[in-house]
Amino acid sequence: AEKVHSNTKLEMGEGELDVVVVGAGFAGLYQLHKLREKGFKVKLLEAGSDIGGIWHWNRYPGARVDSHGALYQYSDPALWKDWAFKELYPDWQELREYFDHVDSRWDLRKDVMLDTRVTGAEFDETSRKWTIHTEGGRDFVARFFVLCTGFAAKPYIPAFKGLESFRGETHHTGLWPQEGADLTGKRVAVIGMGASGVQVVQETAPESSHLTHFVRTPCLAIPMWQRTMSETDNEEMWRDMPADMAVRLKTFGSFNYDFSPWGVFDIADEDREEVFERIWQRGGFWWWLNNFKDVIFDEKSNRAQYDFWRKKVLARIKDPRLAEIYAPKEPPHPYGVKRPSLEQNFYEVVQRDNVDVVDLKRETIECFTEKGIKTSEREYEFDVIVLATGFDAVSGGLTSLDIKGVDGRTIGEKWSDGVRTQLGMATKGFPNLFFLYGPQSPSGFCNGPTCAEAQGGVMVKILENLRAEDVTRIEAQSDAEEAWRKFCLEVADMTLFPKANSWYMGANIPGKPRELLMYPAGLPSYLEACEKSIAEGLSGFQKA
Ligand code: N01
Repeated sequence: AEKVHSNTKLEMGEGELDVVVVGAGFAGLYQLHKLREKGFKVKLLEAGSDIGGIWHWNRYPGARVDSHGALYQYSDPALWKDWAFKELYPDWQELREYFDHVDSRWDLRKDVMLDTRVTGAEFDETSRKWTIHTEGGRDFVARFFVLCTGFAAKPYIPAFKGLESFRGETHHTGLWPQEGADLTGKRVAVIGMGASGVQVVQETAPESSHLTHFVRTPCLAIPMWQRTMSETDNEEMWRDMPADMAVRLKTFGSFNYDFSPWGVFDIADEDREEVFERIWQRGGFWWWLNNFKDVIFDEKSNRAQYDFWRKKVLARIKDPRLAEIYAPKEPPHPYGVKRPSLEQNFYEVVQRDNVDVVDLKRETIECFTEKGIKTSEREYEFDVIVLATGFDAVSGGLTSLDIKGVDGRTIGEKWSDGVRTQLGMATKGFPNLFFLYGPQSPSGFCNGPTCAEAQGGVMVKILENLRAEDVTRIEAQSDAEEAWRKFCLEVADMTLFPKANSWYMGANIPGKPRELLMYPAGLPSYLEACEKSIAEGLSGFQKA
């Protein structure tokens, strides 16, 4: 605890800052490190009591990353050369240790103000600076304001009737108590089946006395094939690292593999089965992003992918009722347009004697009660209710802040009928303000640490160019953001993404505009667009 809180007393230094960065996850820490290295005076404000971003907040039972650790780290050799992973897919504890390791090399914490939640900000046209307000009442003034609030900064808690009346404990996965919550021997409800729901159910069912999983839409989960990392595994990782780090900038999802050059029906049936089987055996996102090139565009191809997936899952589920809930005959949506989660033994765990599954398509939640949850069928009693109900994702971390633009409107007000950005990094009316891993950037489609460095590198270059030209005010232009929006939405319409009610589409939040929130054409073309703007002296922006 002492370590965690030691730098809350940090003297942030009087006087002027060049840059205030918000959020101590992969993106924000990279900004702090690089901008400091380039001689900017920069401080980082973080709401949590330690660094780590998503890995600070999401410490629910079973929380672990869905990418191989090898690719889920920074590319600086000073960091990876002496960092070994314990598991192929590290959990939140190991990732926290990784952030300690990063801090031990990059010396970050001295410039991070922990327990400091940013609430709002205004831009002063005379000084051309932002005044940034924090919950404790302390203000910071800086020329540039870089928000690295992440894609999951705003947990979503559905407006269940009677939510407050439940007498037991209620926890959202993204706001899990830092001291942990003991679920051993308890009667536990888990609502939701995204990545968080799958992980909590898997981890908690064996230790709870009873677990009830409330499922509205099944997540079409992929085997993780988790294993511990041997010495040889880590040696291979170090050997492959330089090549893998280079390749990840050249693929759609920024991994060391990409979609195959063939369509599903370009090859003979038996060959197709063999290809499906091969990528299935690799597990994880190989099955998603190393699949045939047309599965996210073409319904028939996508159905072939779903049918293979279903055959594999059905082989593991004996109870026909559970089979129809978790792997229905008709796909709930095209495969992969809602993020598939990785599972270890999920389909076995839900068949345990101490697990019940409530199909919310047949039985609806009416309200929370003192004792538990009342559905259209009956009342269930619980000690703990886990809300694995997701996030107002991608844009929610920005729209929830009271940041006033030059016309007095907030970002949320400006985007009330849809997101508008230049390069997914800035929005008109908010001069000198940038955001990373946000809407209309590769964000949710891009491996986090890769995006932190790739898009983060663009950010650093922009600030260096502005400094070199002595520019003190920069603002996105309307025509550029309308063109960027049009491109993002037109490409999205060529895919099957709009066919699911996913957080990718903003469709998980009542009243949120339905639109693809990510830049949909892959990291390489995104970086090209950014480089083009920089080469043209920051085209799409107005400088003064
Ligand atoms: O959230 P989600 P998440 N009544 O939005 C259900 C990353 N992540 O926290 O689909 C009943 O995916 C909702 O049902 P439906 C990863 O990128 C990664 O799980 O709307 N149910 C859905 O099942 C991921 O994609 C890891 O019908 C309700 C669930 O809640 C993203 O974070 C781990 C409901 C929400 O699923 C978000 O994942 C965790 C209601 N009123 C997270 N409202 C890794 O493995 C919502 N639901 C790295």
